[in-house]
Amino acid sequence: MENKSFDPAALEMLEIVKKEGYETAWERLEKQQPQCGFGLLGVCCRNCMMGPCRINPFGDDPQRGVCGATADVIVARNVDRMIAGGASAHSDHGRRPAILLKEVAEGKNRDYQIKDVDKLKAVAQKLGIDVNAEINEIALKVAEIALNDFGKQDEEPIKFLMAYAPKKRIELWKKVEEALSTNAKIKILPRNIDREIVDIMHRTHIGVDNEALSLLAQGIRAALADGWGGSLIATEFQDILFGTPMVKEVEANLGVIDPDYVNIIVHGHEPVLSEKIVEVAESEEMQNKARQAGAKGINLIGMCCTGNEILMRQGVPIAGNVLHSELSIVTGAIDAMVVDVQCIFPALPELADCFHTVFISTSEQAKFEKGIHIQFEEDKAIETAKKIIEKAIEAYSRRDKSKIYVPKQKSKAIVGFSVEQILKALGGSVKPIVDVIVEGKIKGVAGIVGCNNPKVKQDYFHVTLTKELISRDILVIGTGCWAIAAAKAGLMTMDAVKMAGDGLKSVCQALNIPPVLHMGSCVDCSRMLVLAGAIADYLNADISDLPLVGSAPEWYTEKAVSIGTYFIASGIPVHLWPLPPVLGSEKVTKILTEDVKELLGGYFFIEGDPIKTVEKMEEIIMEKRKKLGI
Ligand code: SF4
Ligand code: MSK
Repeated sequence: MENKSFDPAALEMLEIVKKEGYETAWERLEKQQPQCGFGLLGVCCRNCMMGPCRINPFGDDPQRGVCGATADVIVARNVDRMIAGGASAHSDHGRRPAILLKEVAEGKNRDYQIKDVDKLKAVAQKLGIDVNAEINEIALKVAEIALNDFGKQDEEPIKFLMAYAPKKRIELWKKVEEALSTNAKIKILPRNIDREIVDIMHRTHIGVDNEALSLLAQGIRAALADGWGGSLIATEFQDILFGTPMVKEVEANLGVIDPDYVNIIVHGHEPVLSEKIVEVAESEEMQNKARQAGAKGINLIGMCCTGNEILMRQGVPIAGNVLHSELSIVTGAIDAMVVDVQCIFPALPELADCFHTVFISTSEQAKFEKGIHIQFEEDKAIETAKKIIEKAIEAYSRRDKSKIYVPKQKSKAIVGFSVEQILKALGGSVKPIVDVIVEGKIKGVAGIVGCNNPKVKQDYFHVTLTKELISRDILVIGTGCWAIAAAKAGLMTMDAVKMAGDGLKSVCQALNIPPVLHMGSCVDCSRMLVLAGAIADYLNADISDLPLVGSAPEWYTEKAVSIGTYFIASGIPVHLWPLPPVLGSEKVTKILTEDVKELLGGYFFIEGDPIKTVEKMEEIIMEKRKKLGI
């Protein structure tokens, strides 16, 4: 049991799962053993019906698919399709607030307002829009540029990337394109967020692109369209509409579930609906309805990245990261689980059926065989939120008290470190952070992202890595399910400062910040890019010169592949664990772990032990410091 999770709350729930015979991702992973070796190496292909084909990893036949595709082509195509999946999820997410802002600006949607005018003006300024115009006029122009980046047909790089990426990096990307295009044209600057994904699907179709480097370059192009395009648009527009996160104290872990209340979990990624649920759940009308049903009121709780969104902006407590999604239902005290898109295990509605929990899907893109569907219409947002909350209140009366068990564990966490908040803490400029890095009080910064994966003991890699990094004076920032792991483990508190090395400790005390900073949900990895870019521009350096390193130590989604790729393409070395499915091709492995370093400064490295990972990360940071002469 201890090998399944590092989180004591999860272990308590897993005992119940075992005793009662429920099924979670951990049990299903066991039933999948042994998992397909071809799949793990990335050498299987299902791209046409002459196949499916697979390459023999031991050098015997078959060494080619029916069409003649080699391991190099098959692995590179598979990597590309993972990037396409991840980039499309993030970018389609970004499209939603972009359309919503346009509708708000045009007066077509009155359920939402522009909450952060300063942020709107800051974004507009970056895009070269006159900020003295009327607010709705500015918003409309900003939204139109974003939507144009999704759909324009010229060959120019997308505007958001050109407005946000640091100058030296843009120059480098252009040089790399020149260097790669000596024989045949290979481009990496994205023209259009949607198009780069379509391009991947086109070139990975049977019989189109059959060269590993060309395929991977397109993967990089789509990932850059995600990081500096779709994801960044999601972050910026959500800040404009719902407010830029500022520092606040919250609580994290299953202990935030309170059996005396109607407990509603919101899970997924897009905050457009959950923001309204927060607002409506707080209303006297809904709280009264809950009291009339016999509860003390409504307890709204987040899960995964929708949870991160409302945690960062509204201070809503969070029940856990993705492997907690099933465990939260097993507490028997969740009256409704409301989901939007991404990372929602298909098994959830069936598990909810073992309890009184009503599972409510809301997106036309994410439907389930079981549970109920309440379609979320943005122009009827308040009405939809009310309907959902009423369903939860109804379910409360059907609770089976004998099934309720809520672990006590919950930790306090200081969250809300948007770039704006970090700059505020630094007095308005990145200079203080640069100064402490130069002085050596902070050796460098590690950005950790991503998920849980039942192949890795839940949270163990996240927490061990983070603790070890801060003990070595490396500031840790990050997003997604890592951030929830760190919050649950108490690493985002002023108390955690004592775990930091002396240098980092002194900086945290001076700035009154924890040594581990929550920067948001997985689309908010763009915040880390923007911060890195601001430091690079301040120093007139390239991002790859800076003592920065990334890690996705418990990753599982295609989104994580896209994030890792836009990080390396932006100049940041990235650690990955578990193993990505590339080892079936020496060529692809070499491009992604070595050759790309020469071209772009960033590269992937693999390590399965947290302490050895920190050693490697520190080595990279020290190497960069040496090159900078600090
Ligand atoms: Fe096999 Fe080639 Fe078809 Fe892939 S594209 S399934 S390798 S024949
Ligand atoms: S929710 S993508 S498991 S971070 Fe963003 Fe968590 Fe990874 Fe989903």
